[in-house]
Amino acid sequence: MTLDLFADQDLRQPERHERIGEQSWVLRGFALPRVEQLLPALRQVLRQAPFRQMVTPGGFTMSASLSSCGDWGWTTDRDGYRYSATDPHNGQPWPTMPEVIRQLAVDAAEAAGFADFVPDACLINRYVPGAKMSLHQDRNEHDLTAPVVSVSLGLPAMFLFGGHERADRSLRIPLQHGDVVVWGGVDRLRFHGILPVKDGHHPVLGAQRINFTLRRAGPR
Ligand code: MD3
Ligand code: FE
Repeated sequence: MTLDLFADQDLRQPERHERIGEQSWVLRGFALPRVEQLLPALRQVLRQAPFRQMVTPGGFTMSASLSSCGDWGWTTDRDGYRYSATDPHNGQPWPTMPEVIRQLAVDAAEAAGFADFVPDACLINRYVPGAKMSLHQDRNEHDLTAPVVSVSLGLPAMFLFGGHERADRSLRIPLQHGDVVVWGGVDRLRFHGILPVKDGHHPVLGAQRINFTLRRAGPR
């Protein structure tokens, strides 16, 4: 038998937690071990609250399609952006947040240094090739001290991570299937967006990217 002094090192993953800001982290592949549980949970939510394209207050139709689950869902129309306790399509409460989704977010937040994250809203975005999200801030949440956790599935995308002013230059961070990103604290109000998703085919999700973000939208 040969003695391999490096056997332990060979089994180690490279460093998979990347710091992208003072209080922001990309956890590479963090969702991969749970994808088989996440997909049926998402499908169940989308049966009750299908993806829809929303219109911004300025009258533009968003290229990404949206849905939500949890106590609060994010919506936009000609009157403005807001969280609503009911789905405007049917007047019913949003679907319950599946436990596998909630637990993934709590674990990711903790891995990034945010203990006691209690998410009450999950926004689900669907990008087909060409869809994008322009640079914006997320500031409709009641408590801006809670972090945001984002989970990327399907086609890759280029995430833009800007500063506190719209004109600040942005970092470009590629996000892959299974990556989880956590933002909070001093980075919570940084501008961010998604470049148009490139055409392609993902073995699990086909020609789309699905991103879901967990937030604390309401008061505690
Ligand atoms: C950074 N979604 O839904 S991940 C959004 O991939 C949104 O679908 C993108 O921006 C997507 O609002 C980007 C999410 C994200 C969400 C909130 C943030 C990044 C953030 C808040 C502060 C800083
Ligand atoms: Fe956002």
